[in-house]
Order: sequence, then structure tokens, then C-alpha cells
Amino acid sequence: MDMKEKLQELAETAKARIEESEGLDKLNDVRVAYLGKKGELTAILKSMKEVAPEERPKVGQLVNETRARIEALLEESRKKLEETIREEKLKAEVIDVTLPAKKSLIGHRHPNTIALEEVERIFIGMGYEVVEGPEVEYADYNFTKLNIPEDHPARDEQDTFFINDSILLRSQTSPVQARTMEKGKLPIRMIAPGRVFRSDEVDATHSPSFHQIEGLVIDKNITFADLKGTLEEFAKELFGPETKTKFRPHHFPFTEPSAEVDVSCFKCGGAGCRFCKGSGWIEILGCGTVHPNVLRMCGIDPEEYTGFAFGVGLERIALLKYEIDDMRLLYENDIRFLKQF
Ligand code: 2U9
Repeated sequence: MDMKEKLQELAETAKARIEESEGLDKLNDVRVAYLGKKGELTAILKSMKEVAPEERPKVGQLVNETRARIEALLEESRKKLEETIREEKLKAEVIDVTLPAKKSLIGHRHPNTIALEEVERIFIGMGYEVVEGPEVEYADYNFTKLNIPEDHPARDEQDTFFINDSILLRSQTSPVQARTMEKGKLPIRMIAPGRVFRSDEVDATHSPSFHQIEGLVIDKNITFADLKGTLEEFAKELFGPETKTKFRPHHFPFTEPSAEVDVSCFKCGGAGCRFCKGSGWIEILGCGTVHPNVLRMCGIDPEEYTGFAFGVGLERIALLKYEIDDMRLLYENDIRFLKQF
């Protein structure tokens, strides 16, 4: 058999083997058997020295053509096999679009967040700005500028988390107002919501970390009457239009005069029930007209400007509004509790 016939036959058998290869592995075996280092075509190439020198270019060309033919056949077969594999995979992965979709669990806003957003909505509606500030504060902003002098019991280490003599975890959000006042842009109409820290034992109504929302208004001719009107409106928005308010005299170092505010019980309307412990009233916040010392220490002339301030505990609002009887439930992140709101 001459070389031409030999190559012809080799190409034929290679073609037959390629065609009957049922998988990519088998196809690769065929490639190795013919084109690999020890493959049949390679062997022919190696035996070229036995071919007469004048025949070599012709035979060489024939070998190359055969190689190209086998490679083309292998490539064609590879593409077909890959296509078949892809089609089988697609068939196996048919998606039934009529099946009901998997329900994804969507989280809830925390009751604190719901209450905060409600309070923010009310004050933003009255033209207030929401301002935030640092949780780690200078004692100067947390106490001194708020008319709480060095020897005041509120500065007691037993009540406040001190980091050093002059830095602490803020015990109220009032330093945010003090910082805003110092910037000197007047008038001011702001609320400062945020986390505050006090060295309290955990129980149903106390936590070492809780949240306050404090408000501050500074302008010319602001009086206690503006404070009353604002908080009456706030209480009506938060607890319903029939809500009455009662201002009781109180003392805070940063306001003078000061008051605590009770709202008529939104459960019994004031008649007295278990919710308001029979009194018909529920205490919700503290307030007052800003002490002239505070204005002065924050760079505002008390002869020209006056203002009012108030503070509410966010958890207290959340507990009241959602009738939760233990503050600890707000911090445990038990999904069975949280998903009720
Ligand atoms: C400046 C001046 C005055 C903020 C005020 C209260 C009254 C108050 C408490 C309510 C319950 C805190 O969350 S609570 O424990 N707050 O009663 N807060 S007046 O007065 C300010 C604040 C900033 C510059």
C-alpha cells in the first residue's frame, strides 16, 4: 500500500471512530490515538525518513492535509456533542412558570423605628429639622453648656458612663442642640433623636442604652404659650384628636420654668383604667423655656432671643402606643414579637 492509500485509510477509520464517539471523553481518546505524540498520524510523520527524498514534499503535504481533515472532523463533532449536552441540560431544567413563587421573608420596622418615624413626621410637618450628633461627647456639651455645673448630682459617675474626666457616653441628646446653637444660625426649629446612655440596671422600664427625641425652638418672642400649643398639637397627632394635655410644674437645670406633660389616657379617655393606673392621665414628656444661662453659654443673647425645649423617651412612646408592658422585649429581637407591629 502506498503512502497515499495508507493516509486515505487512516482518515477513513478516524472519521468512523469520530462519528461513533458518544461523549467528549471518547472524542478526546480519538484525538490522542491519531494526533497525539504516540498517535498513528504522528507515527507516519516520524517514518518520513523511509520515504524517498524526492517524494517527501508531496507526502508531507498529504500528511498535513490528513491532519487538517481529522482536526476539522474532531472540531465539528465536538460542537455537535456540546450542542446536544446543552439541549439535554435545558430540557432537564425546564421552569414551570405556572408554579407559585417562593415567598421571600420581608423584615419589619422595629417598633422603636415606627414610633421614631411617626414623631419625626409630626415635627417635620411643623417645619422642624431632624439633626443628629455624636454618641461619645464632651462633658462640656453634655453638662456644662446645659447649666449642669461640676457639682450637680446628674454628673454622678453612678449615673453616667465616663470615658475620662472630660469625655463620656452622652446621657441625653441635648448636646446636639447645644452644638446647633453654637453654630449661630438662627432661628432654630429642630428635633434631635438618638441613642443615649445611663448607668441603669435593666428592668421592665429601664435600660443602660435607650433613645430620646429632644426638641428645641429658638427665635425672637418665643414664650411658654408657643411651647404649650406645639406640644398639645403633637399629643393630638400622636394619640388622637381627643387627647387633652396637662402641664405640671417640674424642675430641669436647662429650662426655666419647666414642666412635665401628661396626656389623657387614650385607652379610657380619662375615666381611669388599668392602662393609666386609674388616674386617667399618662406622663409622656418633659419641657420648658430654655434657661438664659444655656442660651448665653451657647453664644445666644437671652435679651434678644428666647426658646423652648422638650424631651421624650422613644421607648416610652413605643411601649405606650403598642401596649407593650416590658421594655426588654424591644431589645431581644425575637422575631415572634417583632412581627406583630
Ligand atoms: C437645650 C436646652 C434645653 C431638653 C429637655 C426634657 C425637658 C426632659 C426627659 C424626658 C424623658 C428625658 O427621655 S427622658 O428621660 N427630658 O424631660 N428634656 S427639657 O431641654 C433642652 C435641651 C437642649 C440646649
